[in-house]
Amino acid sequence: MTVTVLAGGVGAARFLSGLVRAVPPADVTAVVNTGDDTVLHGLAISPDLDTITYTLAGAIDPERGWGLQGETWRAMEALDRYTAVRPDGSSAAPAWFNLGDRDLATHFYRTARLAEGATLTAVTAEIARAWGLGLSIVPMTDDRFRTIVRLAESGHEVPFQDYFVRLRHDVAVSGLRFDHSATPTDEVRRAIADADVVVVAPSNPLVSIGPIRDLPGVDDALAARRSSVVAVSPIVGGAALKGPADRMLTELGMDASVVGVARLYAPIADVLVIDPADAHLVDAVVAEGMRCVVEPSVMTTPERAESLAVACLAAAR
Ligand code: FO1
Repeated sequence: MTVTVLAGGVGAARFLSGLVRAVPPADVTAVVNTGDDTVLHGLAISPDLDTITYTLAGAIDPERGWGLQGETWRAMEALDRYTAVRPDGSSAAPAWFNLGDRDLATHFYRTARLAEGATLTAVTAEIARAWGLGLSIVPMTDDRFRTIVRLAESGHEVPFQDYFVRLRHDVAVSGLRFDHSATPTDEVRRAIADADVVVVAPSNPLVSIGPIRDLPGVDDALAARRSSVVAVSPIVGGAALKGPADRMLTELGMDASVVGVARLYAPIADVLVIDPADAHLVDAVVAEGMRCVVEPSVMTTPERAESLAVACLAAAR
């Protein structure tokens, strides 16, 4: 059975680790959000692609959920010397985004290959091969795509990583915008059209899955095969499993519950998988037009992630 997973960062990475225990990795394709991508120090950084690659390789730092286990930070420490002399208005030597010494090698490689004219799709496959991975990891697009967040207090717009890391997503947002004229790659189009099952991973529906859905043709392609699309709620008991999804939903006027998630996904997915903590909301999910499956969704161990993946595959018609 071939499976395509629409993926953001940590939640999707954990889900994929469970999925590849249940089906051969060669039958799995992860279509990954690149709206979080950024350029710092001149380096092309793709956080969600790297989180998935490192997690599947068993090399992720488990506490942080991003970056490499056993990482050192000598390069970041050495930046201090230059921040002291940086002229006003310069954004050189940004120290708020932590790039580990070994993680830097990935950004060096990606940046150099893109400069040689390789596509992000090709470079991502090379990086996955270097880490010995058997599944296909494909960026949602090879084109530039930036998620922009409007801050409630100032009304200013900032790139996603400024909101997420620099401001520690500790500020209210009043708007979201996707800045792009991107198209999905042929690999993405095929992965969505041809897989036996498509799973929408337990990722932020607004800033992880939202960018993938914003690419022309993606929502229509999902709607056309809706009966075999299964979504997993990233909201459990009214709270996000990780990150600011719950606050973002509320701040942007949506419902931070499985019902709010169902409202977003009903046009593209037949089934919503929710945690037993939300079992009392099954009828409300069904009223939004989705079938509802109750299955433990907090992936504290690889075994739990595998059970969740198996339940998703069983739920697809
Ligand atoms: N997240 C943080 O909270 N602080 C960081 O300094 C940080 C650095 C970082 C470096 C490389 C990378 O691949 C990811 C990194 N992340 C960091 C995570 C990342 O910003 C977010 O997890 C995603 O963009 C949200 O899905």
